[in-house]
Amino acid sequence: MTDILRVAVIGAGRMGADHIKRLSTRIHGAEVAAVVDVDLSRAQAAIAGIDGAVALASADEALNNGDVNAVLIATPGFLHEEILYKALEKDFPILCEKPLTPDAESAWKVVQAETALGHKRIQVGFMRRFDAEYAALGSMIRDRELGELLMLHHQHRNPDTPAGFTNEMLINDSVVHEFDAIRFFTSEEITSVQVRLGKATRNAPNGQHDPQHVLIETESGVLADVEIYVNAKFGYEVATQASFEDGIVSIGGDGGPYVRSAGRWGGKVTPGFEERFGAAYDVEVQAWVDAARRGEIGGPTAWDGYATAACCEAGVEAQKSGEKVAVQLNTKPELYKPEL
Ligand code: ISE
Repeated sequence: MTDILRVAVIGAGRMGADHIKRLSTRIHGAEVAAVVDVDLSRAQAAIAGIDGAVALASADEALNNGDVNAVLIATPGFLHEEILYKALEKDFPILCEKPLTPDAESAWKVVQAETALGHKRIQVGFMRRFDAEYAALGSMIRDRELGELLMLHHQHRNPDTPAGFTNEMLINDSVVHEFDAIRFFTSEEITSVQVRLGKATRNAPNGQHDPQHVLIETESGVLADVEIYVNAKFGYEVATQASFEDGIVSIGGDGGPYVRSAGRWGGKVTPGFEERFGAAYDVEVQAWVDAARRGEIGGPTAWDGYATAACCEAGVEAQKSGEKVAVQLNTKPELYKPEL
């Protein structure tokens, strides 16, 4: 067991700030040593009240700071690749927010760099695998509790999108989670993706076609469909219904108290992903820290990052052509076997 992790968090935006709070208040065995952001004032604000943490404007400075021995990457995806290589060179444990990199070619290079290192250092931030209901459905599928899994129906609804959220990001930023969830549930690779664009909402910004219907097939022929609807207004919903030979299982409904009073019934709609997956993020980061201190990783691998990037590439092509597009995957290196 190594010392406590002294983590450099790269990127202090929405997700980075959330992880900084988590690491400095709820996670055992790790501390925030440095926070990096191109906007230094944002990094400074993020370390307020954290003893011993420094605010820096460059990832290089953080990685070369003798007090740092681990990295959490929470920058926009297009900046991940360069930081990943530098962190691998240092042989630091890495938790990299999704996507690993924005395209399959660069993700494959990262897989090759880690393979050359000879051991896994990169855990990719697909937090849903750590959600209690996802984990329970995953076990039911693996244990064939209700017979064979036949189909999956996913609903992924966001209240709105941040400025600059492009049509491709419906796939690359949002459906990427469903690709990983389907691979996690089935323990199979995805073989094809098709995207259908139907009637669109007037609430989508220019350039975005919303909602979209994504049709997915896995190696054994499990069919999955995803409704991706990112300007759904009402709130946040990420839910799955699984059809088995001997039953139907639903996960991801709104939680919280169900109230009946004064002639009405109801509860609260989940507002965003921090509320929906807050507990899962805690479990994910704790699993990363515990595994890193043993010299291992505690969740999805760089291979998972690469495989989902390949699915996204097929998805974006399918968005444009309307055709069913095959997912192209290189051979999985020994380092990532037998896990999916
Ligand atoms: C965002 O980046 C996330 O990761 C959320 O979980 C997802 O629901 C949202 O669509 C993405 O933009």
